[in-house]
Amino acid sequence: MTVAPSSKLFQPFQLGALTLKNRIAMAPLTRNRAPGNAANALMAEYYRQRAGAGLIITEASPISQQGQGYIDTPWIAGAEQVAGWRLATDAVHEAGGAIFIQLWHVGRVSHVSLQSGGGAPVAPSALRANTKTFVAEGFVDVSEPRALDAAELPGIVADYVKAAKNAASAGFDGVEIHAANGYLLDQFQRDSSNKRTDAYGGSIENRARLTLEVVDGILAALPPEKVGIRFSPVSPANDVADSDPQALFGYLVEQVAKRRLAYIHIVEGATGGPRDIAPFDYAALRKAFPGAYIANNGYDRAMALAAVESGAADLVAFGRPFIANPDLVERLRDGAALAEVDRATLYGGGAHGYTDYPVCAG
Ligand code: 8OZ
Repeated sequence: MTVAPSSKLFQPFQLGALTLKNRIAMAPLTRNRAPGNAANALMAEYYRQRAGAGLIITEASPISQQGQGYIDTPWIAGAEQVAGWRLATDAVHEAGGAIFIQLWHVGRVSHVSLQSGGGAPVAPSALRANTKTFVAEGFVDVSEPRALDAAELPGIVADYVKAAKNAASAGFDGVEIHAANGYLLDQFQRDSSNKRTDAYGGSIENRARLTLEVVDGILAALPPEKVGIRFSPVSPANDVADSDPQALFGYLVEQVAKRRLAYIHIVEGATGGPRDIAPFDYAALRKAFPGAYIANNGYDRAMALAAVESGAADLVAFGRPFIANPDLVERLRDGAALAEVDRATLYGGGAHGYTDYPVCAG
């Protein structure tokens, strides 16, 4: 067993003005514990328990009703939702942690039962994704989307900007733009889901346009050191693919580098699945970006120690291990055994399988 406490993974990291106490991030994890779509005291307790992370990135938070694709997810669109999230930011800060909120628009990964007036979800092109979501009745196929008119896009950008301002009011240390996993921005980015012939489709520059408009809109409201972005260059999550991911994400990272964002958060491989699903040069993204690189997907203790020690990553984000191990940082430091996650309580429900995972006895 490597003696871990002295290793770089457990040393502080400077992220803009924030001093993170270690280089372990809690990855965004959808948990569906927000009936009524506002965060609540139970969620605040869940995040408080995990404040040992150097950085918590919240579960994805819809910026609007149109941006919601799953039941009981906590929005960041209005005042009641700001008040709900404030419980979580206060709890995490009292426990000495740092917390960013992940801003989410699902695009076509939604269902008519979640949309205003039972309308169709929106997408770059009217192509239904071969994927499922969960609604009041349980898991269902996503609905047929309608293609967005270009005239609607400024309204979506405005919703992101409003959400970022709301996040600041709620006490978040920053925001992460969710441009991964086959949701709206990724649907625009990748050429399997974007068949547009206007300024938002075709070339890489055009397909990246909406993401960069969202980045620029948010940068008018927040300093770049409070803004990160997540990409999943080769992940097939939610039925997206691209003919040249290296060029596409190389361009996107070059552009966010120019804008001096705080970090890029990269899902390496298939989200929650194999890391080696397709060849991709992640080191090229890291090299092109002057801010922090957060690596994610399937890391274990040894991989995380090595990635941070070698400089391949600044931080490593753990997802499922953080669900079952609220004291994950201590367990990794001590080389303690990790508890396994209970899949039955991942999405929806109450405290069971959420805030009742014990800390390590040792
Ligand atoms: C799992 C279930 C529902 C949503 C993602 C926000 O993949 C998600 C998500 C994951 O980014």
